[in-house]
Amino acid sequence: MFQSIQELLIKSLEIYNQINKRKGQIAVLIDPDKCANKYKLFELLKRAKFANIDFLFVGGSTVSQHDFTEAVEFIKKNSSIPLVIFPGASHQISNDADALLYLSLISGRNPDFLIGHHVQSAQEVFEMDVEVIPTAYILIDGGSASSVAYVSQTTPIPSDHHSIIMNTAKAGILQGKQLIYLDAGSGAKYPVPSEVISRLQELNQPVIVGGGIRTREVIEELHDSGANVIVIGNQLEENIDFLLEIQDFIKTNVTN
Ligand code: 1GP
Repeated sequence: MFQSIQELLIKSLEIYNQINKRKGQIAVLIDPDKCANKYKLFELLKRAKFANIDFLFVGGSTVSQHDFTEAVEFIKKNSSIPLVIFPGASHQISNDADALLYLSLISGRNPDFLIGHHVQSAQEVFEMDVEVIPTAYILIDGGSASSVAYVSQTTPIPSDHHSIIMNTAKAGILQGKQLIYLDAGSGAKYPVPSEVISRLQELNQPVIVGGGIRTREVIEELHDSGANVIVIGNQLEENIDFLLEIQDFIKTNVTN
């Protein structure tokens, strides 16, 4: 257990440093709601390792505590890729993870997702031995109704309202967030435009982007515009062979 909040926050910056060190890293998002088939999950973990995926993000908007814990345990047992929690609610925390994205949904005005869930889990998080990364979580309109917007009862920011996006990100940084996470929502019709990512570069903070990313071209664009981590969920659930394209992208990106 940590003796002080300083100790908790500076305990380890390993995952944060890893996110910060390079553009165009890839995270595979695993939604524990969709992990009933353990053979399929095992196959995904094996192939993700082979493709040199940088991170596994685990979480979801509607996941139960039981499914979350079971998925984290299974993943930790079967993969050495860093496991980062991308929590949908206060019960999605685990000591087995390597890091916890400590999300504040600052594009919305729902107090539960700004501070409520945090208070509910604060004691437990404080006692855990997991790297905690304060994260400005910003929903961008991806052209379709997303679960996260529905569950959080918040409205995403229109993707062409650049000044609102920039000011929201700036406010997050002023509040001490170390990461900016832009999410168009799982299954989005349109991913976050690369122009938005380019603009955020002036803030000099690592950026994670996810939602509706389905092609290598989009991955390349987001990489070129400066995204540190690009998150892929649905596309791999539907077509695990997409990992081959990702593998090729990683090979080219890391060696160049
Ligand atoms: C993570 O919501 C995304 O930020 C995942 O979206 O499932 O559409 O890849 P997809």
